[in-house]
This record gives sequence, C-alpha cells and structure tokens, in this order.
Amino acid sequence: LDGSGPAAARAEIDGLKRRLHDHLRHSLGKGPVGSTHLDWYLALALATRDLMVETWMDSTRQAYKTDAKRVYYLSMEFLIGRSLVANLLATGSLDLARQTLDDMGLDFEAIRDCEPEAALGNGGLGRLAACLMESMTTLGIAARGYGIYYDYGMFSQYIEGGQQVEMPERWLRYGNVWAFDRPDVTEPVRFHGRTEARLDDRGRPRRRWVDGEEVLAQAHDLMVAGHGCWTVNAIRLWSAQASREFDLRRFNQGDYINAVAEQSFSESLSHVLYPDDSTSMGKALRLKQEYFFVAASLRDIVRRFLQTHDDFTRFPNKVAIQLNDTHPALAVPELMRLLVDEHGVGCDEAWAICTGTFAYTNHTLLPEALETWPVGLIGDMLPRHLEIIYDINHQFLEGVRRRAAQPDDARIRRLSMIDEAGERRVRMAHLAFVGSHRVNGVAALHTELMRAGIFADLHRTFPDRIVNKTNGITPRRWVQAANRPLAALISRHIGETWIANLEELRGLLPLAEDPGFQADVRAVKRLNKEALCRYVDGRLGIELDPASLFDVQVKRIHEYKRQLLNILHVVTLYLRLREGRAADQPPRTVILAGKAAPGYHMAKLIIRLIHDVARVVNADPLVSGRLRVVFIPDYNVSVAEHIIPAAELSQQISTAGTEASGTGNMKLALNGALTIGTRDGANVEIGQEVGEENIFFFGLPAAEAEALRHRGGHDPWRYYTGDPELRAVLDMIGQGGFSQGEPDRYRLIVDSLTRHGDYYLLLADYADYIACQDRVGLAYRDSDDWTRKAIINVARMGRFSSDVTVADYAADIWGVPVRTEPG
Ligand code: DL6
Repeated sequence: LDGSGPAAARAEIDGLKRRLHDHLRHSLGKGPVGSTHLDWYLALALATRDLMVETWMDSTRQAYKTDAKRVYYLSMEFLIGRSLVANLLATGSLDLARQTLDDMGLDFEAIRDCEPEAALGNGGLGRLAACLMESMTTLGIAARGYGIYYDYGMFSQYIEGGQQVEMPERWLRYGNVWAFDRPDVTEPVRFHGRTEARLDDRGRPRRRWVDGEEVLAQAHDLMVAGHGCWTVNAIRLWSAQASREFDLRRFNQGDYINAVAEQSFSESLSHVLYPDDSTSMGKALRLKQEYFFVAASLRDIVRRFLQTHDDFTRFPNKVAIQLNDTHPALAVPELMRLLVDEHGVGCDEAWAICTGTFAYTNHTLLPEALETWPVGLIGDMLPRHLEIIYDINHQFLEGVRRRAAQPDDARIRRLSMIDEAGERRVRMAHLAFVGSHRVNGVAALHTELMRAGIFADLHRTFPDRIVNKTNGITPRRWVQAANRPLAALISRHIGETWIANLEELRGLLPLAEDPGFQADVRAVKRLNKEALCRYVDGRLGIELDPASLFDVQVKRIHEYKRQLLNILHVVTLYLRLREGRAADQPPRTVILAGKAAPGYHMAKLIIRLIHDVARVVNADPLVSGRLRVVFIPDYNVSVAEHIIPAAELSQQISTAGTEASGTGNMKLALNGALTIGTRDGANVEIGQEVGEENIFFFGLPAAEAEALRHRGGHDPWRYYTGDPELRAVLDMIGQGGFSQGEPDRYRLIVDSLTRHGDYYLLLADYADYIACQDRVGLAYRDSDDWTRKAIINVARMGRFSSDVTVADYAADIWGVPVRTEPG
C-alpha cells in the first residue's frame, strides 16, 4: 500500500481481489465457493507472477540490446525453499496481499504454507546457489542458473521411535506456478556410443561421437526476482524426456512394452536428487545426471551466443560460466567437444576459450566428498569426453614437464587428472581446476587450506588461480522476509535502504548502548521466540519456555559438524543440574534440527541419541524448568525461517578445518544470535567483524587440529580417563542411561570416541567447549549486555550479504559490472 489515502488503499485491495478471482476462474477453473487454501495460494502466486513477467521480458531484452556479458551458474542444486513471500516482497506487494486476504476473511499464513517446498538441494551448497542467484539479479547481472528439474527433491524426514525415516516428496504434484515449462525448448543429450575419425569440410582430421542413445532435456524456467523487482532472471532446470526418435524405432518393431520401459528409464534420469552432500557416491546414474544437465546447458549457452556473434573469439568476453563444485566439471571437456568437433575451432584456441570462460568454486575439503570417476565408467558412458580429458591432461602435464627445472615424477602423478593408484579414476577437481581461470574457496581459512592442502601442487603450478570469495546470504530472505519484526525495527531507526546495502546496518552501532533500543530488540526476540514456541507446540505438542535461552544447532547431521559434542554438553549440564551443581546457569532450551543422509548410519544414530536424551531430560522433574531438548523434524528452508529469528545462541562447532564456510552461522548472527564456535570456516571472519568480545570461541585451531590428528598424538582414552565429568557423561550414554532395555544402543558412538581414534577430536575440545558454554550461560544472565552484544552482531554482519559476495565475483572473476541503483 502506498499510503496515499484510504480510498487509494481500498482501490488497491479491490484490484487485487479482482485479479485473484480472475485467476481462480480462468487459470484454475474454480469459483470462490468451496475454494481451498491451495486454490487461493495458486491464485495469489499467479497474480504475483504476473507482476514479474514484464520485468523478466525487459531484463532479457535489455541483455540482448546491450550485448551484456552473461553469467551462467551451473549447479546440481538450487535449494530455493518457498517463493511466494520472497516474490511478494520483491514486487512490493506483501502488505497488500495480507490486507486483501484479511479483507476476504482468508488466513494469509495458512495460504502461504500451501506452497510446496522447492528443496532441490541438500544444504549449504544448494542454498548458496539460491542466494547468489537472488543477489546477481538484485545487482542487475544478466545471469542464468542451470540445473536439474528433479521430480523428487530432498526427502521429507519423519521421526518414528526417535529414528529418522525418509519419505519421498513430490513437490510438483500441483504443478509449479513459478516455472514456465518449455516443451518447445529441448536439447538432445547423447550417452554411450563410440568415436570415429573423420575429415572436416576443410579436409582437416577430426573426431566425432556417434551412435549410442539419446535423451532429451526439456527446459523449465524458474523466475528469480531481484530486490525491488528491477531485474528478473531465470534458473533454467532440465527434465529428462525420452527421445522420440528412439521410441519410434522400438514402436515400429512392435516392441511396445520395452519401448515404454526404455522411455521411463530415460526419464528416470531427472527423477531424484542424491540426498548426500558429504560423500561422492560413485553411482553411474549420478554421473549421467551430471553430464545430462551440463550438455543441455552448454548447447543452450552456445546457441544463445551464436544468435548475436558469428565466431567464438569473443566467447570469454561475453560468457562467464561458474561451476558450483565439481559436479558440473564435465562442462570443460563438453565445451571443448562442442568447439572442436562441432564448430571446427582449433584445439589451442578452444582451450584458451574454455579457460577464459570457466571458473570453479570448491565447497569442501573432506576427502570423501571429492569426486573421482572410474576411467572405465566415463569411457563407456562418454567415450569422446574421455579422449578429450586424456588430451588436455597430456598437454597440461607436458607443459609442466617442460617448465620444470628437473624431472619430478611424483609431482606429475599428483598433478595428473588421472589417479593411477588402484583402479584408474578421473579427478574431477583437477579437471575443473585446470580448465578454469579462477578457482575459489568460500571462506578465507578454507581458501588458505586449499592452497596448502588438497590443491598445493596445482597452486604451485598456477599461483594466481586460487582466490577467496567468502560466502554470503541474501538479507531479503533471511531478515526482511523471515524476521519481519526485526526488519521493521531496524527500518524505523536507519531507514529501509539497508536491505539493498547491508553495510548500512552499522548505523545501529550507536544504539547498542541505548537501553530503549535494547528493550525493543529484546521484545522482538521474545516475539519470535513465542512464535517458535507456538510452531513447536503445533507440530510436536511440546511446550517450550520462551524465557529460557534458545540454544540452536540447525544443519545437516554429520560427524564433522559435531552435533554429538552438543549432546555431550547437554548431558553434562543435565548431570550437573541433577546434582545441584549448575545453580548459576539460566534455563536453557536446546534446539536441534537437520537431516542425515539415508545411508549414513552414524549420523542416523546421532539423531536417535538426540531423541533419547531429549526424552529422558524432558521427563525428569529434577531438571524441569531448567533444561529442555527438542529436535524439530524435516529441517528445510521454511523450517529454518521459523527457527533462526528465534535463536539466541548459534552453535557452529565443527572441528576446525572441516567446515568450508557455513552460511547458517551468518543467518543466525544477522538475526541477533551470539555464536559459540570453533575457529572454522567463516566463523573466523565473523569473529573479525563482530570482535572477539562479542563471540564465544573455543577449541583447537585448524593447524593444531590437523597436527594432532595426522601427526599422531591424539589419545582420546587419556581424556576419558583423565576427566571424571566426561567419563560420567560417556558412561551414561554408553551403558544405556538413555536407552534402557538396550544398553548397547550407543556403544558404537562411545567407542568411536574413546577407542577408535575420535577422528573429529570431540574429546580434545570437550573441556574447552564446556567451559565456554558455562561462560555463555553466565553472559546470558546479564540480559542488557547480552542484547548489546546481539545488536553489535547484527550491525556488523553487512559484509556477509550475498550482494557483497556477488559484487566480488563480478569484479574479480566474471568481469561484469554490477548496478547499485535501480533502473
Ligand atoms: O559453500 C556453501 C557450503 C559451505 O558453507 C559449507 O561449509 C560446505 O560444507 C558446503 N558444502 C556442501 C557439500 N560440498 N560438496 N561437495 O554442501 O558448502
């Protein structure tokens, strides 16, 4: 509502009502009588989409008119979440929508919650892709995301008897209002077959890829609105369709059943997202998915380029392609193939075009997550690509040999794109690295560790190639939409422009000492905590105390993220409370949420332990009112939007050197939670921004953790025997204190710590962590000072806006301008 008087407001409300009724009738074929919340959701989403389409067309026209350099973001995952509120905000129509629905006697929240979750990602990597797309659009970049239109995104997590059960989620069952399906935009993608020699039209020897089978990739365009809706871009997602030609042949042979079966086999390619972000699962279907979306996207990109250019020399000036991790690394040999085999470009020129175009982001140092594929598998599925990989590897290693002062075979073996130890495998990170002009880490520490660790040899060979681009988060979704009360309070004091220029939050710094502002910030937090209490009560029937300290750890469940360390603290506190040894600690509610990969036994056991501990603690009258534990099931973007605004303590406690960056750490601090964390990932930079006195650091730093773990010397048994409190905690868990009737249920967990090396160093960090948690508890009791620290955290989080991250990529990697003003 623009505030230009009640009559104008009335007219706007009536206008939206008309548009809603119009969509209900003409787009959905329904009348208002008997319409469900879902119908109204669809009508409202369609009306909002209408507001975005014109801008989208304008943005596209503008990009063509100015021949703008395009940025293409290739990612297997886009963890978008719901889009209605984000798009209502971007188009400036959230308040109008609320008021109109109110006026019609409809419940905005219930309608909003009908939107299926676009959970096309596992966690950090996919959510980063969504934040970066929004920021690229806000900054007026002619960007396009490319990925897969999975029928089944991330599974839904149910808890039965304290254990995770996975259920597939058909998020497209009502269609998808935000996507335009493009049956007219399809790209053929070939698999298998063979290669052969040929002569091109100028008589030069060439190779080509023939035979095999074809699958069609069909485009679906998801609109992404930037802040203020000055620009709209699209994420083009591909679904697999059986190729018609292929079917016809089989039909004509009378083999109807098998033709149909083949068809659904081809289409199964885009059925499901692999639900694991920490191991490379080495399944042929996954490799097929990777090539499928890469091949379709590159054809699309090349075709668009050729609409306005007639030779490839300017390709790197007009096209930047960012590889989100190694999953799209086949783009390197695929672009070489397109240029050399299909467009007749010479090999050297093609290679210069490739390296000028690609850049690669690394998201993990965990060895088990680094992708390698058996040479045999690639050779069978993508025979031409294997030849090209061999060629570029040969050229690359020859160059290294030529430049080397003396031969060093060990170094050559380490640099090679082919791992020759055991079964020969293609190292996708090496392929992506060598094929790119820039390779980036996602936090300063992570980038440093890349240079010193997994990429040390490549870094010596290309000393300028690795750069840092610390992750960021979009403040539109993570404050403006998720935390309306905080956004309104901030805007009352410093105006509204901080939403597009997050550094302006520094304007809050003088208010950190102001008791009135502190009281307002506390009131906002209390409101959000009460909302979370209602949400938890509604979903789980568990009552939480909004006056207690809300201590939050929400993220994928993984041993390196150390949810188990959190539980060791909970049990320590529990035992102390029972024995009357924690009188100075405030009441605390420990909130956890996260999914475990379906095949990750230890992570699932940790979820079960959390539930068992919660059951015992929450039922014990001796600690009633002092400690509560709750696990909120089915963590996803929308659940995060409920939890994060209510959090007061943010647990970021991974073993130093294991979490590449983290982005939950940024979301929580931006919403006024104080961090308890290790010096890992972006925690380090958050600490530098907010000041050591406003964050709770503990534990071994990365270098010491590495030394302890790899040069020996970590003796977990010594900690177990030397610390009676730790011993009591582990004994209680290991001897059935939380699993009566099955005392050995958690033996595996306890043994992994005490007897099997404690790989993630929980016992080494335990004492420091507990002492740090004690300090947190005491600090929380001084609520003025706690709030002051929380305000400082919010005020100094500006540099973690994904706008800042994108501006940095734009200047340093893509070479495109960004817009700071609308228009
Ligand atoms: O860069 C986004 C995000 C980081 O913030 C997390 O620290 C990191 O764990 C995550 N990585 C992945 C899986 N990586 N792979 N492959 O999600 O990326």
